[in-house]
Amino acid sequence: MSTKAPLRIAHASDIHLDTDYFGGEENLPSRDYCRGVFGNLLECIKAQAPQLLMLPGDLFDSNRASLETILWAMEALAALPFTVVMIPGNHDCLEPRGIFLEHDFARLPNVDMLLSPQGESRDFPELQAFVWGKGMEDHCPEYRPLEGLPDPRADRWNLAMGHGIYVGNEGNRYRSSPVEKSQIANSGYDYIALGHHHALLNVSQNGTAAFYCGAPIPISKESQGTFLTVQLQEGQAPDVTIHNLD
Ligand SMILES: [Mn+2]
Repeated sequence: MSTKAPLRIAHASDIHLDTDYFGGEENLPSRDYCRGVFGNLLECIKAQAPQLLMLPGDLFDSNRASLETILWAMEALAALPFTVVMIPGNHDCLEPRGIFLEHDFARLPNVDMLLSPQGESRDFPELQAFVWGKGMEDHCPEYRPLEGLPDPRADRWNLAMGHGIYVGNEGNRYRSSPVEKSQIANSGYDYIALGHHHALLNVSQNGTAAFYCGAPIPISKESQGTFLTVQLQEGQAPDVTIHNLD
């Protein structure tokens, strides 16, 4: 029986940098609003002192985000005092000339991108964490974000990321990027960080904590932007905390 040190994770998603920004002076307030939201989000996450940030997709609103914003985002991520793991979403997917194909975010010392469309994993021995994720080429029914998840490792915190729609048990083949209940229930993983749905949603199954964390820009005037922290401690259920953004 191995013993693992506790692990503190933050989970944020669906930032959508450069929403409504198509260049031009008149659109700079839109660009700066998104940057402000992301900057505030990162400050709030830093205040929670996580060891790892999971960011499962849609950092950018489209693959036409401006070069300045892409470089700005790389600088913001590189300045964080913890490890960041990311996958693309449907808005910043791996289409030809997609942002993550053109710009190597993994060259940032603290950032790792999981880009393989077949899924790939990264081992972080210093965190005793094993992280799996998949790159999306196309948001379609054939793309299944959690398909091919490898078996969990006994000596690691087993973490996964996915960007898509939770379809429960319906086996709903016409939905794009479906995430199925059984894939979570049968995973044996500790935590699955999901993105795409812009509101908080708990889809935990069978001892695996799985959440959509919501987005930093709220979906309505009545709601707040959110992110999550997850405290993993051996012998205890994952402790998930919701954080509201101002
Ligand atoms: Mn999305």
